[in-house]
Amino acid sequence: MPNAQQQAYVDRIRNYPAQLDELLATIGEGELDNRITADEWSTRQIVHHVADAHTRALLLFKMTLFEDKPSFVPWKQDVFAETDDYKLPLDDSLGIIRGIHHRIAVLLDSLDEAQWQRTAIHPTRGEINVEQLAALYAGHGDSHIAQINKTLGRA
Ligand code: NI
Repeated sequence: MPNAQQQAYVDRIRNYPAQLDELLATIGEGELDNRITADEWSTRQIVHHVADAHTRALLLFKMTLFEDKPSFVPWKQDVFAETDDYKLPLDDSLGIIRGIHHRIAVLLDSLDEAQWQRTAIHPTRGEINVEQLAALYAGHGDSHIAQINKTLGRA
């Protein structure tokens, strides 16, 4: 049973797909590939990135819960963002994001306090527990919503 802070992270993760859908509904197809500069991601790339990152997150949560202080392997986000599957329609990733967020929320809802405190080694942050990982991914999703708004010149 999560405490109030933990529950807040779970709720943000649970509500994220609806929030993202709401934002994307305001964006025209013609705007999806706009970039502020050549080295920044388009909205399309950001959405596919969130699907990759949060699919990975589900596995990181499970490794942390069920392995003995695992070390997370870094991933090449910028290389991934240039692969052909990042040119697909958004729906190919929005379905993944919806499913993954539901699964992470159900998983986290089921944890006891000892499980929330289990730890792993993050490549840049060092030792990290499940609660900090939940905070990290709740914040990660939000930061990419802010990035989409910025990409569209809205913030
Ligand atoms: Ni990211």
